[in-house]
Amino acid sequence: MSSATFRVSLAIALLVLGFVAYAGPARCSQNSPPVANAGGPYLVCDGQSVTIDGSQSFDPDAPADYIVSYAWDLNNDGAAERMVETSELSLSWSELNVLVGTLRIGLTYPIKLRVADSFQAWSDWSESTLQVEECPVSDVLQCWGAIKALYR
Ligand SMILES: [Ca+2]
Ligand SMILES: [Ca+2]
Repeated sequence: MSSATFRVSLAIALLVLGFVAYAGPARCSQNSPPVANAGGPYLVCDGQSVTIDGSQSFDPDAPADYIVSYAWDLNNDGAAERMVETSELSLSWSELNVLVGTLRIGLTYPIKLRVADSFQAWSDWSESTLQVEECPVSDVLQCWGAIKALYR
């Protein structure tokens, strides 16, 4: 091998090494968007509150990256009514009636979630449902009724 050939070979080897050193870690540090999971399906009793739970959402880069925002679309218009940092969101009956629309017993409403990671990369929407039911009379009230009946 001539001296010139050796130098060219060495230069090529250094170039390849340099590229691997540069591109390897760069590829590893590319961010992947998180994946939303809206949980549910949810059931809310007439007049009661409900907690919706996006804790099954995840970021593929975990533990290096994590979800920082949970955006809930509650009226199916593609825009979030509630943006929170926690995976769970509790909504009262009156809040639901403002955000979702006037709730009717027996109907089912779409609930959607998307999440963002610490690089502000957003997931696709994940869909779930909220069903409105008439609340059963609670056990305590039923017992109280039975006790009153005994002493009547
Ligand atoms: Ca990520
Ligand atoms: Ca909305």
